[in-house]
Amino acid sequence: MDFNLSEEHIMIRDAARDFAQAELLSGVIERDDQEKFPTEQIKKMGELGFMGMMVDPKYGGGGMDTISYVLAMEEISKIDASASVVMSINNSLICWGLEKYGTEAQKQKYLTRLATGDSLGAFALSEPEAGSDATKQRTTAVDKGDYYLINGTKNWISNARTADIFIVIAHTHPEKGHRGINAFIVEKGGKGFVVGPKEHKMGIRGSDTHSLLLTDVKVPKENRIGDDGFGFTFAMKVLSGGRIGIAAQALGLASGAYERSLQYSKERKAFGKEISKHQAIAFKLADMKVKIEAARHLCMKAAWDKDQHNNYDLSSAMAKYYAAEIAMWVTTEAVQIHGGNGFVKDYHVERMMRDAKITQIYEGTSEIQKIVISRSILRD
Ligand code: COS
Repeated sequence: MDFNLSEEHIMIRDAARDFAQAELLSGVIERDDQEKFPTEQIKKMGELGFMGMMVDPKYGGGGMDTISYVLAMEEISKIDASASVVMSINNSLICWGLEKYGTEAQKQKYLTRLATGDSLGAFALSEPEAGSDATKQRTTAVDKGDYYLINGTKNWISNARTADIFIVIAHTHPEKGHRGINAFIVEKGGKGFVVGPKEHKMGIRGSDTHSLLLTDVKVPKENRIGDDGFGFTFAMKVLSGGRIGIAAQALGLASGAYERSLQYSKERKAFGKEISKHQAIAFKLADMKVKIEAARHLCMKAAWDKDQHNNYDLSSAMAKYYAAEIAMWVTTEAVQIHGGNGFVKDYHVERMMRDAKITQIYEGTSEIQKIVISRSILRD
């Protein structure tokens, strides 16, 4: 067992750190305030290879492992979690799903654009009445011979306004339950494809989240992913990988807030000394450090499991559950350490606290992760 990062891993981590400092930090408060999507920054992330990190270079990707992806996600998330969610969805839910389960034609047509960042992907699973209970899809995809007709509404779709390629989950055979669900590659702009109004969110306000209204959207048969009825398994599989990305996002929010708190506590004075010299603050920093390190190990273990082709459903659920919980705790304590300054925008930690909340909700709530974890340990 080797806990050291390779030289290549360190290079990738440092490149992500430098990029985040140079390109994401300066406008992050303004983008959050104005709910402004980081368009230019995401374009640069594509040019630097952050949008298709794990994709085989023959499709335009970086050919990197999942450990590299976790390292980069942590660094980007320390500075701007709105940018990192865009990165996470494109890498884990879209590129990985297409590379693993798509046909060669689908990879040539879509993956090559997505891996380079020339196109952006969005994953449309959630519905007004199907969030945690993902099998209850009301969106339908009716088989019309050489195409499907898709009808329905999707909710809380990240990247919905900026993405041009969507993976849409819909029911083709409702009588078969989850075994009748399919996943489709849908290009934006076709007849009947309407992006709903923007959601005004508590956190990750720089990312764009919208509903989708699909009315008789015609999708060619060759755009179905996998065999007829494979859609629910597909969604579960990509979400297992997605949870590693969101765990790393939560980790980055926690470690970013911790680094700011450490720095602040060495500078800010109260009762005649730096606040870090008061045990009340020093103990908070100690607790932060331990929880972050534990979350990092869980993230790395899940990434390693994926790279070793082990089953990573359990390790990704544990990483996501724990990292999200400690991200909420650490960022809240970071605000507390910053006192009055923590409550205003200039010091970043209030945004990080708001951003951390979503990591306990999307790509499976903390409660869903506990279902996955408990079912797994009770089955063994
Ligand atoms: N990989 C492959 N298949 C999986 C799987 C996984 N990780 N998890 C479940 N499945 C399969 C099961 O094997 C089962 O298939 P069969 O009946 O053919 O064996 C099928 O999916 C249904 O599984 P299950 O009966 O466990 O479904 P439940 O309705 O009890 O729900 C959970 C399972 C809760 C794990 C699932 O609904 C879930 O992850 N929900 C959260 C969805 C989510 O993350 N939403 C956020 C949207 S993205 S922001």
